[in-house]
Amino acid sequence: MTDHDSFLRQLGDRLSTDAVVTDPADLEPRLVDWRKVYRGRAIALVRPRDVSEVAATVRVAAEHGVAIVPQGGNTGLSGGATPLPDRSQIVLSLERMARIRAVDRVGMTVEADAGCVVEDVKRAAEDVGRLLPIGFGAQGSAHIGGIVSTNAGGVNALRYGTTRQLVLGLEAVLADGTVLHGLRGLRKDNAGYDWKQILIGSEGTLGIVTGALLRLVPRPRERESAWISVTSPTRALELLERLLDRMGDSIVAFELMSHASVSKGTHYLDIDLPVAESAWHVLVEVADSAGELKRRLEEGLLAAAESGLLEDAVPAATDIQRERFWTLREGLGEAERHAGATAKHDVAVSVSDVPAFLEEAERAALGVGPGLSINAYGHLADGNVHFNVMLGDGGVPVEAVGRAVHDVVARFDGSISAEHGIGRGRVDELERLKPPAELELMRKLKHALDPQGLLNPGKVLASRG
Ligand code: FAD
Ligand code: S2G
Ligand code: ZN
Repeated sequence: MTDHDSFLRQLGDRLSTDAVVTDPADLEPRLVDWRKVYRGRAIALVRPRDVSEVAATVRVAAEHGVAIVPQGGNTGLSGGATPLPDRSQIVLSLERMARIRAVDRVGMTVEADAGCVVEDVKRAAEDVGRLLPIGFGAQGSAHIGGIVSTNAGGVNALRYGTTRQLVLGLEAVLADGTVLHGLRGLRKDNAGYDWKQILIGSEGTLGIVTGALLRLVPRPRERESAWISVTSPTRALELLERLLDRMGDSIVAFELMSHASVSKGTHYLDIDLPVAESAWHVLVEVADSAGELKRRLEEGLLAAAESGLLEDAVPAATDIQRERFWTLREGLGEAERHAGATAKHDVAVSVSDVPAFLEEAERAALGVGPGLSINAYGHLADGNVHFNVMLGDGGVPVEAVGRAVHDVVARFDGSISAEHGIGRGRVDELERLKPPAELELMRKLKHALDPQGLLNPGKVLASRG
């Protein structure tokens, strides 16, 4: 065990005042995840003011063998930002590093501290007629450092990619305190290994992100959404195909939702269902600056209806109605949480396999034991389904459901984490299902960058020792 007092004293001497927080009441909310599933302990919450203080913190922690759990908005859904219950560690929050450093209108980039809230950066881009094209239900709390470290996906990935495709440069601190200044605003740079790609999506286990240079796009002049009812995921895919033929890159979101998930949403959020009851629902959003967008969307939906691809379609008549559609879609996770305990699976298969996967996964999951029901929704055009299983009161263990669902994912050669990361909750399943050669490479990278195993131990990979 380390002598925490000397560690805290040394840390306090090196950092700005009130950077080190030890009051249990202040610590408490940082020791539990958003869903209140994971809990842990920490010696302190450390809130550095700038990158040199992050580097100093890392060096002092390394001297004392104290592990570091980086934390952004603490909205992660895999327990990655929650410390372990049995390890001496600090929670390192980037919240005091929240400056939007520069927005380059013509170069279409924004440089931001890791502790900036995503929505604030989106707003700064929109203020100059540009768009940071990432959208998801927690964007009002999640940080830039968090979306980089989890490679967040969200609802616009089909058009703009995940966070990985938006990162042009990073500033980061490694486990030995080295600061990497990689915020060059270059669109092309093949001078050596692209180290930022290793940090993106590494969930705080390979380095600490302190700043990011992100790609912006021109802000589309028009944006339209429609809520659609379809009879099956197969029909939803056919509708996606038809709309892609007609509207191509103008499609910026195409979400699939089961009726079970939508009915929990309309109940919990007290929002009327936009269409008649239906087995499956789609929320599509289109955006571009080519003019007549509403007419083009409605023509596309009419043609699809005439081909029998959809049951009903309600284009949003106003921005308020469009926002209400999105409130319903992005509230499905919260509604589910209030409906009871769930086994959550954030999986990806190839897009055309989604209907077959849903059928097979439902069979496999419901076969595990009594009282289970399926609550599925997600980003259909990415092949990413949040295949969540309500546990009911049958007493079926979450792990048993997880193994059954992930075995089906493996049969479809899919991924057991499409966007939420491995965190703490999927470490065992990654060990079970990731090809050994890839796991071995991951361990080599981890050892090379964090030989003492002090960066977010127990996350992504099982900690050694
Ligand atoms: P945290 O939860 O604080 O941390 C997440 C991980 O990143 C942890 O492992 C942490 O250690 C690490 N980390 C955080 N900051 C740093 C840093 N500066 N340097 C190094 N490591 C760091 N995610 C999606 O991808 N798509 C969605 O559609 C989506 N929808 C969501 C909807 C809701 C309602 C909620 C609650 C969450 C949703 N999420 C979604 C999950 C979550 O918002 C994302 O994973 C987000 O990227 C987490 O950002 P954060 O700042 O909250 O990170
Ligand atoms: C989504 C997050 C919500 C959840 O809604 O797309 O990524 O709880 C999810 O699954
Ligand atoms: Zn999602």
